[in-house]
This record gives sequence, structure tokens and C-alpha cells, in this order.
Amino acid sequence: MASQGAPAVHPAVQTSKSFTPRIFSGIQPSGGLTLGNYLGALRRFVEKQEEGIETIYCLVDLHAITVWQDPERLRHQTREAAAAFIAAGIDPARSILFNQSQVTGHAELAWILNCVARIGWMYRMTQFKDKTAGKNAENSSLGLLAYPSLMAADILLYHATHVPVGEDQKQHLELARDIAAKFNHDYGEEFFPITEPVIEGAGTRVMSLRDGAKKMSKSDPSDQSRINLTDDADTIARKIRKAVTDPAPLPESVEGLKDRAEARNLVNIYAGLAATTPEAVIAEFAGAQFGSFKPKLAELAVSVLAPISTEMNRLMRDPAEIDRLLGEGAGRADAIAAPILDRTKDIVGFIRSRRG
Ligand code: AQP
Repeated sequence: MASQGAPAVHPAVQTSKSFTPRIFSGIQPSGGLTLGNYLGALRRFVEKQEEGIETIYCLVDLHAITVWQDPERLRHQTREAAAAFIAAGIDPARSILFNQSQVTGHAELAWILNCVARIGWMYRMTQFKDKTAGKNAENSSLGLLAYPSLMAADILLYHATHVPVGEDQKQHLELARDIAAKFNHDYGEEFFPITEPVIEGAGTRVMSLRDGAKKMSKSDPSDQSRINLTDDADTIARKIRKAVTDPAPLPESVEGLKDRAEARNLVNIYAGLAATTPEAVIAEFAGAQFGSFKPKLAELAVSVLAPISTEMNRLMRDPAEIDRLLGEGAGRADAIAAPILDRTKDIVGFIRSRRG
């Protein structure tokens, strides 16, 4: 019988079984992708692909509809996100790239995990609190509350062992571990892996260009708060020039950025784009005014992002080809997911008859 109450990681089921390393991660096509998505997620995804581990990447359209999406825009944004993945270096022949709703196992496993997870766990999620802040939470969709359970299903459907994400998804991943552990405990079988988050590098928490306390987000009402992967060079330069900063020059060491959220953000963005560390950026720019640092940052951002947006534009001219690639990816994803879902159903006690 399933236990009630607070999440607990059940130590007995954490470590003993070893699973084949497999990476899974996703991005919501809930708007155009941002520099935050690129540095915190997409670029990591490409690195993992290059490491030769099996990589499965998903455009999580089921997650996107937890808040209202115009259907035509959702279709466009899903294709555009697929184009961004490919333009950033995801090779659909080496990685599996697909949109979530084409593999029905995500929704099926999510339902089973909804019955394992506890409601109280969901109410404690800061993303749910942030997304309902200042609004009537009772009027948000049930899907928004259950979002982390679907995310656990995304990962566990493939027995993924590692999930590269930005810092903001850490709490959801911890919950996915708790859900897996509770399933294993309740059914007395070490079936699901206890997935490791992979949160690495300077770009794991890119903040808004307008407010250093808020993360850069594709759904922020202010377009000035973010750099979109589709922004042209002039727009990128203008947004960086207008980014909120304080009047002091850059400090002599990273400790000097401690109480300067906006300055720290720009240094982190520079470090993320240059694939270096904030320490190295400070060593180069110590004492510089933002008037000289910002143009250098804009130049770097354009040099990294312009080839991606050019390639995205090219790919978007052939939406049928993008749809074909997503369908092919979904077929490969389904081939991995189906036996894991079948076994889950057996464990839970569902009858699976051959359909005549
Ligand atoms: N600002 C960020 N800095 C670093 N990483 C980020 N990610 C998102 N924003 C930042 C990472 O991108 C991946 C995909 O995120 P998502 O699109 O599934 O959802 P999200 O985290 O809620 O991103 P947004 O842009 O804020 O979307 P909306 O506005 O629709 O909610 C994740 O790995 C995330 O950590």
C-alpha cells in the first residue's frame, strides 16, 4: 500500500542497481528560446551528445500547455525549437529529437506517477509558486500543479540516468528522484533509476537583463528582459547596451560581484558564451566600465548566436522536413519507452492482453 506524507528518499533503493548511462532532457516550446535556454540547457545537450553517451532530447509540448498556448503558435514554436536544437549542434541522427506528445507513454506514465506522488509535494514547488504568484492559484490548470510528475515521467520512461538542466529545474529533479524512489519502494522493486541532475558551467542561471533577481525567461512579458535566439545583431547589441547595471566599474575579483546581481549576470553571460569562468572574465576586465564591457559582450553574443539564428531561419523554410525529423525521433524514442512502460504496467498490476 502506498505510503502517505512527505517525500523521503528511500536509501534502500538508491544505489545498488546500475543502469546504462542515458541522458534525457527537454525544453518547453512555450515561446522562442532564450540565451538562458541556450547556456543553461541547449549547449550542455550538445556537449553530452559529443561525449558519445546516448542522448534523448524532447520538445515538451505537453508541459507547454500547462499554461494557455495558441494552437498555431504552439506548432510554430515547436518547429522553431527543433530548428534551434539542430542549429545549435544537435544531430538528429546521433541524438533522439522529438516532441513529447508524439510518444504517448509520457502521458501514460505520468498518470501512474500522479498516483505515486503526493499533492503536498507539488504545492511545495517554487516554480508552481512563482507561476501562480499574484494570481488565483486555484484557477491555474491542474496540469501546472502536476507538471513535476510529468517531468518525472519524461525522465523515467527512458530509464535516464542523467539530466542536464539549468539551476531552476533542480527542485523538480529532486522531486523526480523522490517519485522514482517511492515507486520502487511501494512496489518493492528497484525498477526506476535515481536520476542525477547535471548542472554545470557559468550559464546555469542566466538572469533577466532588466532585473538581476529574476531569471531570464521566454514567457517574461518584457522582450527587453531576454535575448532570443532569433534576435538579430542590432537587437542583441541594443538589449545588452540597455541592460540594467550599477554605476561602479567591474571589480578586481569575483567576490566583488557578490551584492551586484546585474553586474554578476553580465559577467556570467560573458563566461558562458566564451566557455570560460567568471574568474577569467574578471581577470580580463577588472576595473573596466560597463561602457566598454557591454560592447565586448554584445560582440561575443552576436558571434555565438548569429550562426545559430541564420541556420534556424534556413531550417524553418522547410517545416515539413522538421516534422519528418520529429516523427522519426518519436519512433526511436517510442522503441525505448514501450518496453519500460509495459514493464511498469506489469509491476503496477494492469492486465495487458494482446489486442485482437
Ligand atoms: N534563465 C535561465 N538560465 C539557465 N537555464 C535556463 N533554463 C531556462 N531558463 C534558464 C533551462 O532551460 C531548460 C528548458 O527550460 P524550459 O523551457 O522547459 O522551462 P523553464 O525553465 O520554465 O524556462 P523558461 O524560459 O522560463 O520558460 P517559461 O517562461 O515558459 O516558463 C531547463 O533545463 C532550464 O533549466
